[in-house]
This record gives sequence, structure tokens and C-alpha cells, in this order.
Amino acid sequence: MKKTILETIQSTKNAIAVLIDPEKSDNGPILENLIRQAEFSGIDFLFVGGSSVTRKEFEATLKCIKKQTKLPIVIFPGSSVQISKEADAILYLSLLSGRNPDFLIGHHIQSAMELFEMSIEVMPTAYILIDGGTQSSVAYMSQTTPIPREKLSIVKQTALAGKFQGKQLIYLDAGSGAKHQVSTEIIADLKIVQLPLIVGGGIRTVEQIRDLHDAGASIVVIGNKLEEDSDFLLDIHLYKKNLQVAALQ
Ligand code: 1GP
Repeated sequence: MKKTILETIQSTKNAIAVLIDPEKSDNGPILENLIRQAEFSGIDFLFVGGSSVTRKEFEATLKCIKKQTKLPIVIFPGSSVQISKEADAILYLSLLSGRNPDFLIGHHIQSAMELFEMSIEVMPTAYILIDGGTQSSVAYMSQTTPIPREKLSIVKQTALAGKFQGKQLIYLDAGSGAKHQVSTEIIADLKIVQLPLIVGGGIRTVEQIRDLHDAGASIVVIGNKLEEDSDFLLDIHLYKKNLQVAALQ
């Protein structure tokens, strides 16, 4: 039987997701090229979403992506309008680092019935913002404050609370374009939670990806860097190849 996306994530190691923001997508040659390169480089997932994407933009981009690839398409929603039956799964995010009820439960209620009628997989996810040294769009749009990066115990308590609530995944985000990525100390510290960790925000080099994987991140998410330079996927290709070789030794 085919694995669900959640099962795939639970059994994955050293995975990489490309984040596509429909607000910035041309839904044409640039997106097509990015998807081709992502497939070639051995990317594991395509995440789709953004802080201020409209329903129309979202649907249009999803349709373009779906037409071109068999890679798993996972929604990383910025709001209740970012849902679509074209996707395979949705990270059903509760923004646990914040205290804004809209992002803890409000958007969920607004979209629950529609989501129920779509046959996409819903993956309960604890979404935790960590200060990345810049004011991020997600912090601004959600009107929440990220957890200071040195407050390891608050991150750990928040992740554990998410686990006790039944979340299946933890997403640690330093925010798009962050100056500082989520630290490897935080990732190592969250081993006790024993849930797959997805980590994003400000990741721009293969060394950063490797450090995060080595510390225990299941999936590293790359957004901004690829919007500026999709050839970075060639470096990722090499990194993935080396991982395969190492696994055979
Ligand atoms: C998704 O915020 C990240 O979690 C994406 O960040 O755009 O900086 O890669 P970048």
C-alpha cells in the first residue's frame, strides 16, 4: 500500500522541500524551470503557500504545479483561503509560538468544511516561530512575536505542548529571509519530543542544510534563495548524490 505523506515524512531523513510562494510565482517558464530543476536535484517535497496569497493566486499556481510534476505537493498555508484539492496534503498549522486565536483555531474553523470535502491529507502541525533577526512577514501578518532564539526552554516547552495536543509534526520557522536560521542547538534540544522536525527560514547554503540535517531536522525548507538563484538546486543535487553514496558505504 502506498505510504501517506505523513508516513513518508515520519520515515524520511535528510529531506529537502522547495517552498513556492504563489504571490511571487509567474505560473509560467520560471516556475516550470524551477520544478524541472527540483525534480532533477532530488527534492523530496514541494511546499506551496505564503503570508498574503489570495485564493485565485493560490489555485492558479497549484494547477500549474500539478500539471508538471508527480512530486508530493504540500500546502504550507498562510490563511484559510490557501487550500486546494490539487494538493496531496496540508500542513495543518497551529501557530503555537503566538497567542493569536485566529492562527490557533480561527482559520481552521473557517476552512474545515471545505477541507473535509477535499480528499487531501491533513497533517496536524505545531508551527513555532523563532526570532531570525528580522521582522518576518508571518510574524507581522499573524500579529505574533517569535520566540527569542536563545530561549531554548520555551521552544522545548512549546514543542512538547504541541505533541501533547496531538500534533504529528513540528515546523520551526525563522521566517522567510531570516538573518539567522533556526539554530542546531534548538534542533538537537527537541530530540526528546520525538516528532519529525521541519525547519525553514534563511537557509541559503548547502553547509546550512547539512548542519540542520545532522542536528536532526527531517525536512529543510528552501524558499527565498531559489527565487534569487534556481541554480542552487544543482548544489543540492550534488549534496543529495553524496548522501546516497554515503548511505551505500
Ligand atoms: C519557510 O520561511 C521559510 O519556513 C522559507 O524561508 O524563504 O528564507 O527560505 P526562506
